[in-house]
Amino acid sequence: MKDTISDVRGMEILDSRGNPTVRVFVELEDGTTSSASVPSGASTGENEAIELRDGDQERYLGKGVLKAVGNVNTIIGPALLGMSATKQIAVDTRMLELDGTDNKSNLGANAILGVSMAVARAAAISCRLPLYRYLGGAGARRIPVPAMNIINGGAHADNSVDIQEFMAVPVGAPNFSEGLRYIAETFHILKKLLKGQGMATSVGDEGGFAPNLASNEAVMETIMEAIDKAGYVPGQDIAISLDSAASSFSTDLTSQYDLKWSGGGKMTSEDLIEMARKWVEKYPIVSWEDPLAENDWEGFRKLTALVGDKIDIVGDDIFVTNTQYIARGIEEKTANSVLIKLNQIGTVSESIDAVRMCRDAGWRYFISHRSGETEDTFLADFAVAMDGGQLKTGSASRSERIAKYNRLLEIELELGGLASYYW
Ligand code: 2PG
Ligand code: MG
Repeated sequence: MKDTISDVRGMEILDSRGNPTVRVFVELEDGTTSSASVPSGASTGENEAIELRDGDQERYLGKGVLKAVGNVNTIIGPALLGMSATKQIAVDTRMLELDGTDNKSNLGANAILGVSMAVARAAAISCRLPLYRYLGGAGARRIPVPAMNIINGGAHADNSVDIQEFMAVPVGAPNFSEGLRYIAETFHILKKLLKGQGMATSVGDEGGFAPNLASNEAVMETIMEAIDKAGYVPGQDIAISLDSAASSFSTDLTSQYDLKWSGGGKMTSEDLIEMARKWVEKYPIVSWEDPLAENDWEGFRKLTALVGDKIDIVGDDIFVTNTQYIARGIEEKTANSVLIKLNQIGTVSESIDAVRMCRDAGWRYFISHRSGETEDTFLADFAVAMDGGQLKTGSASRSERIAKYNRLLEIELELGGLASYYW
């Protein structure tokens, strides 16, 4: 068979934070070659699939991935030879069998995902289809609305802001490229405003600014001003999405929180819920990810009951792209939306399973990058293929983020008038 896998090789490369990660090369009998690179998170959920790190303090402060690369070369690769690259589920299932654990701790989710993505890409090339159409089918044409992370805080920046991500979402744009322009312009105006306030305009891990503003509220006010000064109507043209990544300022991962901004301090789950309720009334917020810590299922449920009819309550660390947790969330009405990260679960087909579960339940889903990324644009195609209309992939700076936006511009151009875009 022409599309059978004839070679699989891994190598160690660096991600956008300068930490090692895995790149995998796949070759098929028909001469097709492909590669894929694996991202890496900083504010990780405790139930994520395990990223295998060498732990050898002599290399990259213990963060090397030579063991994972070795697993690609000596265990996974040989086992996949002769399999059809177009049988993604069979390939992924074979890797799960080889690993034999629930969390991929044996071979490493970084090793497994690198192969899974590279196989999908090789299959697409072999079928002479763009990746988004190979993964999404003949009807794939919806370009996602981007949630652009313009202010970074929490674990992604060394500043005074607790909330990890403040995102501008061009909900009122007529198409993707115009939407991208709306929020890129807002990003540049925001820089001017911050400069005017005497704030630093250096950026965090995802390319958003990382100023030492006095409070989380001060950030919201500055963003509102930036949208307005850029010539857009907050809420109508550009809305706001947040990712609290609340596990990172929770002291018990359940209901106790310790915020660092002035006036914040110690808060309970109830306090945060009340703050969120007020913000949803006051600001044009359309989605709020991880507003509470990953074990605060009850807090999530209460907040969803309170504001879930107005905004998306998105579970990231709490669901970790794992159908086991998403199913519980659906059953308990914990949220109404899920963040989908390929490396949280570790294979392309399990990520698709998570998306399918959301669709079946009438939940929305955001396709998401990690704070440690590479120049790989797999995510852009994956987001179009998954047809959810929502993506977060960082700011209007840092090439590992821009690469995904540029790939979406290419897809939009290729689809021409057939591309669709709506919130
Ligand atoms: C998140 C992500 C991506 P990280 O919390 O949603 O923005 O961050 O990759 O550090 O987990
Ligand atoms: Mg998150």
